[in-house]
Amino acid sequence: MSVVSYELVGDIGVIRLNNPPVNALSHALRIGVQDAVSKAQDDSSLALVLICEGRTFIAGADISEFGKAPMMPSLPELLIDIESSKKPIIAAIHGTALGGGLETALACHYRCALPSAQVGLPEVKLGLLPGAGGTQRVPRLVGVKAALDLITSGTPIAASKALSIGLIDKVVDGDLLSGALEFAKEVIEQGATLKKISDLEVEKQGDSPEFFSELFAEWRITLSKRYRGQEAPQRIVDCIEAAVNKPFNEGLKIERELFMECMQSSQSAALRHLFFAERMSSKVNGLPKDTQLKDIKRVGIIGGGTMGGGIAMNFVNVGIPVTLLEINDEALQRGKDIIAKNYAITVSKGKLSAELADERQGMITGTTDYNELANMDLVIEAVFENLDIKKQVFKKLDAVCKQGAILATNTSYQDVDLIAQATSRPQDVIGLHFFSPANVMKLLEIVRGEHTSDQVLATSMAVAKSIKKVPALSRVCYGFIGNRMLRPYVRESQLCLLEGSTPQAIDSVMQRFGMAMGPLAVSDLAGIDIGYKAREGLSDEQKGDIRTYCIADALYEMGRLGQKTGAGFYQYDPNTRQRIPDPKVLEVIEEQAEKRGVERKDILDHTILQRLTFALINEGFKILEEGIAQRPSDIDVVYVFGYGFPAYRGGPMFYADTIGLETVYKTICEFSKTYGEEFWQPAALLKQLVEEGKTLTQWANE
Ligand code: T1G
Repeated sequence: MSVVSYELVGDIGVIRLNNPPVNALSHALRIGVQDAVSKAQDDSSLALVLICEGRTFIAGADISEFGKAPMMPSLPELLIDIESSKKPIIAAIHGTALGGGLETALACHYRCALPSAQVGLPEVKLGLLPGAGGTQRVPRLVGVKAALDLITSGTPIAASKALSIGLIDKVVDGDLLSGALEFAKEVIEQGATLKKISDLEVEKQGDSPEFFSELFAEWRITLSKRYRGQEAPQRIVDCIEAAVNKPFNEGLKIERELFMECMQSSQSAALRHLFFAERMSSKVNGLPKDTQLKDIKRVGIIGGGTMGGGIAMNFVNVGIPVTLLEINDEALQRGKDIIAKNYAITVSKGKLSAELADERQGMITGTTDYNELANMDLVIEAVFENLDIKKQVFKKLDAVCKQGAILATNTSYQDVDLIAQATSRPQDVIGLHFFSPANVMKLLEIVRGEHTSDQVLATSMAVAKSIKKVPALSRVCYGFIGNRMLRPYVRESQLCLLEGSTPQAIDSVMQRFGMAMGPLAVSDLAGIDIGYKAREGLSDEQKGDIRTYCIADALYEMGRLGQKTGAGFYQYDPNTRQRIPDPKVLEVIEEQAEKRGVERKDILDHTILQRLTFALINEGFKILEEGIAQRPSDIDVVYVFGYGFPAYRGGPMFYADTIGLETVYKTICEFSKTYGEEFWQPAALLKQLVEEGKTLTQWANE
């Protein structure tokens, strides 16, 4: 089936694109459009309409072609053919015209769109910049500020907004093709003018010549904060600056050079990897394609604490009513107050109307009676992180819930199989591990128990997508994927403290690496009591090497639990909550080091970085070996969407490939000699891939 067809409708030529699923600008599509435009130059048509079949106008260049040998015509070459057409070409837009799709529409002479259409340039999210004239045409059409907003945010805008800023010429109601043909006739009647954006000048705003240089300087500072450590946003400003100061073709050349620079960067490779990883993570290896999904219309949540309240919001936000169960009315009210507070914050930020916030809260019914859960399609338990309490809850659910209801636990550590055994229906039990704050964090770890049915698993994946979460499948182990990998990462941060570093030194190393927060700041945010309580009741052997938690325990016993008590590994300003290094903490560290016979000495930043990141990576390899995670990219999804790992490094496993598995392996072998084999045993899979000379990506694609 041809991806491009052409036909004459009266005296208008219609070029139809049909390249499912999103009409990405594949090589075949580019050739097809080029042929159609060339053919139309010599026929009886007076104007042309470019329109797409399927769910959307062109959604961009074909990302799967990136990194491969370029195939002509390149997109910029095709767009020059379009713009050079002797006959006006009208782009007819529906769905989302994104990236190269919008750039194609901008090379056309006119643009019309359905009211529901959106247009945008999301390249920055892939570590790129619009590489087919977008940075040169948009400023000429809508001005520099609107161009900076659109291109550096990467966020699509609605057709109405695009019309108001001049990015499109007309919004057409009803049938798109009919509307576009009507518009083409108007264009012909008005003389079929070839409106080429490349002929326009960028509107000079402001009166002083340094107006733009000051504007660009401000934007560079803003973007360096918003996209900490990322190159592409800065290159976008360079391109728009070229659009202001240089003729179109010179600006185009600069754009092309900087685009290729971004395309070849490891940051873009990482972000493109994550684009596909995020879509792959909802696919379950070996799950029959025709697995029937359960209908999830009513959700019950047990526990109205921070987690339960946040989880409830995810469902009412997409119109699924929730029954929230607590042990008594006071607890229930507290739960509702948490939800109300969360919504009030969103409303105060202008991200949601007060009416909609009220409407959503109105979809939450409170109860203290388990029988109210009898007709729920899905029940999610979010009670205290204690196995016995969870087992009691599931025993009650087993007694009251209808047959076929999915019974999910939000546990972050407990054994889902042991919880399932508390019921007569282990096939209906699954782990849905949300991350705090549950109404914000995108990651949802889905934990498959030994007996979890395909149907329950497939439905859980679909539920994750419907509540706009990024799912990652895990088998049962202590901590599943994310928290299991967090243990050696935290272990190394504690050992580095004891052996000579400080909270601020370790945290700044990890923040410079790109982590949203360093491990000690995270510990203060979550609460030092979490770890302390998790260790309570464990034997010394189960607790592990005391050096890895003695400092935290000493701080806990001093009542320093972190942000919640105003002090933990840091002191916190009571008004601004700003983190302040605290000499008292250094005293605690030195005291513990002396007690443990550890002689403290400086640790290089590079060593801190390798110890923490390689501990993470090595555990990731073990998780893959054991079949806990399906694929390396799922682990990347967990760490980027759940733990603040820098997206422009692709996640811990992609990062391992970037720096080279041999480097990782050899360094871990060194660490094993320096710090002992107890903590530093290279994973067998890591050793195997180094011996075979394979990358993790190659192994995953075998
Ligand atoms: N290239 C290749 N495949 C793509 C694709 C693309 N641009 N966009 C989506 N897909 C695949 C995706 O992998 C999935 O495949 C299927 O389509 C459905 O996607 C020169 C250089 C359009 C809003 O960044 O934002 O143009 O898993 O699950 O939720 O300046 O896809 O089914 O096998 O996301 O309905 C710029 C990226 C490229 C847009 C639809 N464009 N795509 O969302 O479906 S760079 C983008 C999206 C560029 C130029 C530059 C979304 C969507 P599979 P989906 P969706």
